[in-house]
Amino acid sequence: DESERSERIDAALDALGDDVVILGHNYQRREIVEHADYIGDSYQLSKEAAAADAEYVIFGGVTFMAESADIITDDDQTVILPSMEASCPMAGMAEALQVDAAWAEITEAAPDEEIIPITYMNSYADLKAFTAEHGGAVCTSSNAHLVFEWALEKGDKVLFLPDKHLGENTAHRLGLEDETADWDPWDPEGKDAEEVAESDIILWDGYCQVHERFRDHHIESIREDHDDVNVVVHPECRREVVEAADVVGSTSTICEVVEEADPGDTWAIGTEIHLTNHLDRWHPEVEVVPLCGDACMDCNAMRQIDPNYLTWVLEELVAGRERNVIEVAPREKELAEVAMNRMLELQG
Ligand code: CIZ
Ligand code: SF4
Repeated sequence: DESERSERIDAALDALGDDVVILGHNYQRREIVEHADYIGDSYQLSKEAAAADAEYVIFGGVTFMAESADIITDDDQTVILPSMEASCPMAGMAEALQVDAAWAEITEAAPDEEIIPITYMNSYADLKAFTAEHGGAVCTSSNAHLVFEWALEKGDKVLFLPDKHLGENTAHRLGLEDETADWDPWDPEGKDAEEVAESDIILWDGYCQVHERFRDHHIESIREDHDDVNVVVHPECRREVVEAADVVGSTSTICEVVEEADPGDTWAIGTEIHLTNHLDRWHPEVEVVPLCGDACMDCNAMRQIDPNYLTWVLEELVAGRERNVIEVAPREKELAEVAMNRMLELQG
């Protein structure tokens, strides 16, 4: 049962001492975040991993996050992902090989112009490496606008990967909403060379199914059902949802607005359901409601991290065996780090 499993996890952690740090993404289930040394979004967690001296970093999250942690941490730190099946579907929508093929078509559509790729943190290391090779940078949901501005100053156009909604929301924020073209690599008619030639921002057709689920009618109904409700959503949501919300921001921003709310305030949350449930538990004085009620989704990649797998990787470490190590190949690692550092320099 749960308490027995929890005791086994604690016993393994006692045996491992300072050798291990456990990171829990905001979207992980309660049984995982309860054992985490740090809870946060992917970027915060990678920084915690780098700052920690621990030899082993156990990442309660998805593959691209564990890869980023491996890139940022020291060479003598080992990153472990409790399940090798925990792969973000959105990151999988822009595979480096596929993007490489599309790059030829896109650059051909605008032969005299310089296109700068910008890749969201939610992507695999090989795509981040591709980005660096073509003069681009990585971004997070909090600094996408800064990275877009940098790229448009340096070049003529941006190719944004993989999340079309974050790309469209960022274009809006910069007043460039009429300057976008869609690029759907799966649909021959969704690849319009003329449109690419005329636009400043090319949006790859990826999306997060958890965030795309939210619609503006959910916001309308929640406002009808709750007096004085405030709505906060993640910028991976559709444009119509971001437009109708009161606040838009990263998972850290979502946590902050609930932390800073006055007792009795009501906040409707447009993000992965585990975070909404954590916020409801952590802040009993605030009324926290899921933006689309029972239709709100959990993330099928995050869900792969079962507490039994956490128990297994820890007990294996106690027995001297490293399981599920996430290690980015040296050349890819070096280039991906260049693309991530470009972002950090812009943030100042
Ligand atoms: O949607 C995600 O996976 C997010 C927001 C991840 C993160 O922590 O940046
Ligand atoms: Fe990927 Fe969406 Fe899950 Fe985040 S919530 S890991 S973007 S599928």
